[in-house]
Amino acid sequence: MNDLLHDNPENTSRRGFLGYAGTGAMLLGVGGLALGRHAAAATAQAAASTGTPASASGGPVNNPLSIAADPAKLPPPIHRRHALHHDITLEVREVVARLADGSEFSFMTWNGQVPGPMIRVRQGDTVTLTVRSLASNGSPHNVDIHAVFGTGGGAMDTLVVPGGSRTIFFKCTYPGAFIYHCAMPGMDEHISRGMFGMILVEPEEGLPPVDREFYFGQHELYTREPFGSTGRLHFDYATLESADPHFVLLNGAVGAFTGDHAMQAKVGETIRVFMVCGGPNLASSFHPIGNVWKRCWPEGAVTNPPLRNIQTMTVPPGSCFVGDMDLPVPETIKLVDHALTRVVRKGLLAEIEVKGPANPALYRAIG
Ligand SMILES: [Cu+2]
Repeated sequence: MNDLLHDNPENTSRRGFLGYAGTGAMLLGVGGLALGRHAAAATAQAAASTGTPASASGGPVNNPLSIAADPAKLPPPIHRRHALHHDITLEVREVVARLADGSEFSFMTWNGQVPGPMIRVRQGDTVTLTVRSLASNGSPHNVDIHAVFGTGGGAMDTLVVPGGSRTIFFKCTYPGAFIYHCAMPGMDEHISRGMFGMILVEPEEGLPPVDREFYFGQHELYTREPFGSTGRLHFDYATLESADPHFVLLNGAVGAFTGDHAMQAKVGETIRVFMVCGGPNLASSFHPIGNVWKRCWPEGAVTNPPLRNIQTMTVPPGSCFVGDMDLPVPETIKLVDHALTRVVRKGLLAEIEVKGPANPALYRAIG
């Protein structure tokens, strides 16, 4: 089960335990399906009834629960040359987790992480997918998988209520990197709260080999409180309607993979970045500062000839990106959305620290 997902069991159990505590106040209940400010009012009312502040942020909180998916934990490349059948489970978990130092937010997640686990299969493989929802959740959910032929990409047949479970079968007939996401009537909110991930359908011949791979998801988070606020932050429908979020993030948290937590690589390696843009509204201008996409596949269309030496690649909401970098010099590569206000003022950043011998013929400082 779930051999393709590479869910971290340690984190999962920790998330699973801590994630349930205190979530009741933040769950949307039936009101969560209603769009617009009525749902906001319902949320505020539910919060008030349980004694949770509905609007004031309060003082800093230190929530130990993280939903930020480790970018280095993804299923390995596929080398087999025959089809397989996979049993995969995606579990919906609504959890209150860390957003930034001092703040937390009530996320909706696949398997407790943002982005949801990367599913990796081969063209021609078949999948039995079970979508189940924790009994402690507050909203119905479903999944639309862009790699699937069928009404709603499976959404109609995977609609689950809290405590429920639904199962579909599908065959992966076309290759590429595709998004999966919740597709309920309030899907913009659910995706913003974290319900998106990637399914990679490798072509029959596989992908060109690289030394390391990383998996990121970009999305925006619409809060009532501005960036930098502390305490429990609250979802806000006004900023959602104007598509003007206070947070734009990689892997669901402010700068989660920077500094001491940067990804690691070595001089001389070639690395691959998989990126899924959940949106729900903003396209990414995805750029590696200090490097270049040596070859990349826009829209995750990995059977097309790659583009070469691209500085910044548009990744629209509901799409994916696959890009390779060479690492000829030691450096810290910053992965950014080159709409740079999102980096400077809205929280989006991840770093890859490349260690190894200097290459002064390619780069050096002079006085
Ligand atoms: Cu949902």
